Amino acid sequence: MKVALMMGSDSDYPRLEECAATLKEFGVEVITRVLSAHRTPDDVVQFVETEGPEAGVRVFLCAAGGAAHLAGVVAAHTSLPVIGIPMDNPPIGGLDALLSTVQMPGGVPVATVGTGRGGPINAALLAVRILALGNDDLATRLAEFRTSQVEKVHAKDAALRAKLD
Ligand code: RP5
Repeated sequence: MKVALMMGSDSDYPRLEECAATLKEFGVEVITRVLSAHRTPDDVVQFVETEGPEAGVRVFLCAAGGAAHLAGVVAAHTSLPVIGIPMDNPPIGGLDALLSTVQMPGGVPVATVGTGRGGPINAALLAVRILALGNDDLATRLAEFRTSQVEKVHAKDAALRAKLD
């Protein structure tokens, strides 16, 4: 079971490193590709319909900025889950990509995460949750991750209270 991390441009990658790192933390194999809905539309279709599924891809993560149509185009060509990651590019700052990604017509679903740092991380975690439905090992790792997240917040809470007291 692999996840495809697709992006409209290599300029998106620096903001996707935490997404890739999160998937790797869970031991999920990632196929990373620069594929543009506008600049290389035929390559997108070839990857989504043929190359990706043949390589074991089960979830598509699609990052794009501006007129962000990548996730929607991918969703139009597959029945696998598609998660859109809107990039917070200038000059508009991500609202353009957010609306382009999230406002899909009924019948062609794209699960869209937020803009900013949390979006790419949550995209990875949502992909892990989807894969964990059919993978007990991943489900266990996900439960451990959630427990460790609670412990980290408890530690931060204690540290802040100790500092303020
Ligand atoms: C989008 O256009 C890409 O996803 C990227 O966010 C944006 C700008 O691309 P470059 O001009 O940097 O290649 O399609």
